[in-house]
Amino acid sequence: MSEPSPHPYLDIADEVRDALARNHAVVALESTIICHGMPWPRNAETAHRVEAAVRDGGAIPATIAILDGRLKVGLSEEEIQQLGKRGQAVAKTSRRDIPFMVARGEDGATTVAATMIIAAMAGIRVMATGGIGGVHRGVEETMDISADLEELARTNIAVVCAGIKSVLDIGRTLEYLETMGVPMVGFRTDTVPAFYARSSDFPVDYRVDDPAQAAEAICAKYALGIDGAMVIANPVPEADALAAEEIDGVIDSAIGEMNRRGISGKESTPFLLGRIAEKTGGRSLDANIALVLNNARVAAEIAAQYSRKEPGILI
Ligand code: PSU
Ligand code: MN
Repeated sequence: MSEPSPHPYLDIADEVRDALARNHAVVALESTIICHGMPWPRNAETAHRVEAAVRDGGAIPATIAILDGRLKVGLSEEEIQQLGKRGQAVAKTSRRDIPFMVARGEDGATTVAATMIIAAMAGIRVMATGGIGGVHRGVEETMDISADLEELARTNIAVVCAGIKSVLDIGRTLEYLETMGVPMVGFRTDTVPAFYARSSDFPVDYRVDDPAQAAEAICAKYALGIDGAMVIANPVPEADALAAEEIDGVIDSAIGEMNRRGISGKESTPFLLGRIAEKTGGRSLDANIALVLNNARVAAEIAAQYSRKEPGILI
């Protein structure tokens, strides 16, 4: 299989290219979570397990990153291992950063936004992650709104995540998504999951109870030419969830510390994730790993249904 790449900066791994050509299910995976979201060695170990979970669910995994200025769709085990080892030394790369990593021939760990862009270039319609970025608490002061939200408004891919972390302002994040026409879909849940916790006080826009229903909605959206993403929110498994009261206190104190230390911008999310893991004695990390694995599996099942429903649909 050596069709020309659909884009001169894009390198699609053979297995992924072959799956796409056969209209077989593919799930894209981000790499900021590897380099900035979890500590070594559990980051790389988790990334390998996430790929295995995608395969179990019936799809081909495509972990996405920028290596030597090339947009990589599908990484080798060794490349994942190296990203995990180098961790925060690899630049966190969102939409604004992509051209510079490419122009300079550098490496980048892609956020949800950057992963969506690269996945969509390759023709992938489903991705999995842990949590999306959103409107941060204290936005009135900081204007801190993740580029993930704007990307969700414009790029055509379904993003399976564990809802919205309560380090974010869940209500304002939902308002933003509503304005941008991005549906918040609950996967077997009526309320928006809050990442470490299975539920929140906020209702989802729509609920689906199986992967086929999710795939049906994705098909309808893109067949209608309605651009943008769909967020599919899948609650953390019951056994791994943390109590909302406990995690909220931990998050409040981590945000207080972040503000006192003047940490802002792209450093905010990695700092908060690290602090929360320390303060929960690693239990938040266990929950994070469990929810990512769960999302990978569900994303694969949705991608499998999607490829069955709309053979050859191209947007
Ligand atoms: N939430 C997590 N783990 C992560 C991230 C979010 O629980 O690793 C990462 C994702 O890559 C997400 C990014 O796209 O943080 C958002 O960062 P920012 O708020 O700086 O846009
Ligand atoms: Mn931000």
